Amino acid sequence: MRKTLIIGAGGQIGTELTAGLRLKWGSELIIASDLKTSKPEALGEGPYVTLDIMDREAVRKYVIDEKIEVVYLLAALLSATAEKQPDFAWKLNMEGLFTILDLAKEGHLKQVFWPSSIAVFGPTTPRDMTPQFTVMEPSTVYGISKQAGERWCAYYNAKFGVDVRSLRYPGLISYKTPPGGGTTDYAVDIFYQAKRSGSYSCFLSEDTALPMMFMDDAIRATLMLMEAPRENLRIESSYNLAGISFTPKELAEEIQKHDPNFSIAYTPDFRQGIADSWPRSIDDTYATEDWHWSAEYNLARMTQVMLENVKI
Ligand code: NAD
Ligand code: AKB
Repeated sequence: MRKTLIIGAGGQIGTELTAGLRLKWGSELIIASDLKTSKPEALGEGPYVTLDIMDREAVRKYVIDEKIEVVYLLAALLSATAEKQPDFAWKLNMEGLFTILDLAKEGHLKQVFWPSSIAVFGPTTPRDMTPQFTVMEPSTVYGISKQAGERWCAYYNAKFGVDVRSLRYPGLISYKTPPGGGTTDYAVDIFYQAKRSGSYSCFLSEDTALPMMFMDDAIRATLMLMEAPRENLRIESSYNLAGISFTPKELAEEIQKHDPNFSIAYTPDFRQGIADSWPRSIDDTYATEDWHWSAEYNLARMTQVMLENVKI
């Protein structure tokens, strides 16, 4: 096992990715890090270090001194939050990536994972079964940063032989750590409100279909991609990845199968415009063919697991 550093480990993906990597490889060589000065409770046992990805010199020193071989770079502002702080979002989402790609280019890192998103697509992209290669004109700061990041990953891959791998995650649904300010967050919030009050006011309209995925599938996909033989990988930017696609109305109806009294109202806000610019469903043929990807959770199974596990 290679010594691994997860940057932004205290967030929605990081807490579960850290647990997934430690389950597979043991705790000792899997180091969680985040901006947070004290270790987030959700990270459990195992090494933790406070690191700010914006502090390029501190990150370089840590990676080199500690002989880190693999980095998962998760720190970023998500779509809704990024629209409120565009300058900062661009800085955070891009500068950290260069710090890590440069460390890999210099030979300090053997492998890097950097997440992209369905946000790389935009209003001119075909919205149903969006293919890997298509029109990409993202209209959010977040999407622009992810698209630029993908191009830089492909560049470092092709020009410098950097082994950087990436997934265009859909909206992720989980119950261990709350989401960090995205447009797809409603699909997590709804479960907390269903259990707390039996009703939910949704910030997207009832018929807004979006690509989503249960977190266990996302972690499994991440580990599968990182373990795939490099010669099998045809995509040097970021792989399309599909799980489940549904609308708020369809999700509400699934919850009503467990709680017939659950009610939902729709009060779309600025996030509706973001959702309307994103795909409704994703074609992930390259992931299926190159590293045998297949999602395990459908809407019914995901809903049941969420209702059983969300703690209020
Ligand atoms: P999150 O907001 O839940 O977590 C991000 C973590 O990064 C937080 O713990 C935060 O404290 C940390 N962080 C922020 N600034 C930092 C800094 N300067 N230095 C170090 N750590 C810092 O986000 P997430 O949902 O876990 O997403 C992780 C990555 O996956 C992001 O790049 C995001 O764009 C991408 N992604 C997420 C989703 C999703 O649905 N969650 C979908 C597509 C892509
Ligand atoms: C968001 O809504 O911003 C994220 C994403 C799909 O990238 N969940």
